[in-house]
Amino acid sequence: MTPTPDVDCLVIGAGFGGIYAVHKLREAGFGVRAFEAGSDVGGVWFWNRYPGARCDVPSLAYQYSFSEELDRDWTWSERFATQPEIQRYARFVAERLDVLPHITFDTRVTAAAWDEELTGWRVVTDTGTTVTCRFLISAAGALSAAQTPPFAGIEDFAGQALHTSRWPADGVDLTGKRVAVIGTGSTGIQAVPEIAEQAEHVTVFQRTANFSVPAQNRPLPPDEVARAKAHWADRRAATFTTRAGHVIPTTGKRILDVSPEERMADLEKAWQFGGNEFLGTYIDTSKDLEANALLADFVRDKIRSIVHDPATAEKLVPTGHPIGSKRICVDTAYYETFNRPDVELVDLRAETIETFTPTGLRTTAAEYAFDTVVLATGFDALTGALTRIDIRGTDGQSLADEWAPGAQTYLGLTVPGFPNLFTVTGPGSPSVLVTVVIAIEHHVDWISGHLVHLRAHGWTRTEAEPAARDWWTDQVRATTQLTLHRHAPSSWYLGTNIPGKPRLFLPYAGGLDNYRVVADGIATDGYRGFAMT
Ligand code: N01
Repeated sequence: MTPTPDVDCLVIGAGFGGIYAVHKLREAGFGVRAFEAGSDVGGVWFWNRYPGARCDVPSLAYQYSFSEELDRDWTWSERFATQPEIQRYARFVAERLDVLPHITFDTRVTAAAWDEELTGWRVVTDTGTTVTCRFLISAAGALSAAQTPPFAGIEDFAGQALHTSRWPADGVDLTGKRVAVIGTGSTGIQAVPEIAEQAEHVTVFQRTANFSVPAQNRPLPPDEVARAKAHWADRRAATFTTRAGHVIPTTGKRILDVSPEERMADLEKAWQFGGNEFLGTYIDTSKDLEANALLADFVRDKIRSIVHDPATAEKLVPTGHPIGSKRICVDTAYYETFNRPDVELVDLRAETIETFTPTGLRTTAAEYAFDTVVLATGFDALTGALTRIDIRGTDGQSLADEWAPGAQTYLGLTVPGFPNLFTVTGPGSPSVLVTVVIAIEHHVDWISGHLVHLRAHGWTRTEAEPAARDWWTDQVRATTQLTLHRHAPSSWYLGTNIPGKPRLFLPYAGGLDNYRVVADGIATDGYRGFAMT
């Protein structure tokens, strides 16, 4: 007798992707279970509790769009929500959708092996549970596999070492402490001003200076919220036709067409408005290097005008990559923090870290002593959450090996040789380049639609064809070539932050709107590119 899997669908993770996947698949009539490594829902918003953690996408855009009821019954307090508020939102949604009974918390999936006889996956967790499922849906996150660089001697450091994405739930008292922060990406840039408020002294170790624009955060007035809620249907419709997953204000002008006076006026207005929408002020700056340089120069001059010490300002001025080719950062008083007498900036382009010591670290130029080191050193993005699980496909091959030369997928959602496995926000998806919650909704809707299609035909197995993967890989490469991302020498988009990871631009840069048209077209064509039985 053919064995039957324990459950139709097993979901890995209970962040925004996992919550919605459990809901959607249940709604479609499938049996669903989920495993979550954390002790609550929220995913990255459960783990990233570092000082200053807040979303740098506007709250009114960074939320599920599929339910008017959820939209009506949740009210954000600030333009950019804090980590605790976002986690409360995730909990609110999970409770409202009644998905919690399906999730097993404090349980990490460690391995999954395809079983041809079962036509399903055999999934193992770190608590010793084994569950079999027909379909395995990874919602393990694109930025969830924390990366601690292999610093020499770090195990000898006698103080406290904290990764920002593994911040203790009950907080850390940094009062009176000498703190080192390594990393100046979105996380470091959010954390440094808050840490400086508490600590006795902060040393910021910067390898690459990043572009950051002020959040200009503010409470959300009730009339603004009411207006947004009243236009839920229009907002939702607009969302899925945008490149970025939410409507970004723009002058609609080309920066190269306007006079210097008009340019300064437009950019000053956009700077005062704040947020990463700054990048959308003009329509040519994300495509044309000359246009981009004008935008970048405006930010460089802002940094020089904010930071009093000219030498420190020059270290903070980003060079060597177009603005927006690495992810733009959004801050509250980041550059101003370097005017404090108790904050010091170390430029790791001028001196490199040789080794940690029991009392701090030594660079090629000096010794630095501190009590606590905060590692704001990022993630093994897009692939790390999956390659850290021992996933074995049809011939026992591992997904980590398969992706070792560079991750390739069909639509960012599936991989040949790994039937019935779906990756929400996988490499090759637009997820991390757009409002990720909206991308997640589309990915999960698409996956659910595919499973419903299989069920309607009485099929139990689906596998992407190698030719379909190769075609999509070409699309991902071709769209990257149309953007300025190709001019960034390093970024987590490229995997260059992970020793040994091949340099390959992983997300699909063609926009959510185009992605949706392509992916939905493939669905309408009866899921072209899949072998289904
Ligand atoms: O990570 P990062 P992140 N020695 O990889 C440095 C999202 N996010 O956690 O640039 C010294 O960007 C590294 O230097 P370099 C958002 O999508 C969202 O800050 O590689 N330094 C860099 O400065 C974001 O982009 C929110 O030269 C080393 C830093 O560490 C993504 O998460 C908030 C090093 C890592 O920056 C990742 O951001 C926060 C080494 N060996 C984050 N290795 C929202 O608000 C690395 N670095 C939604």
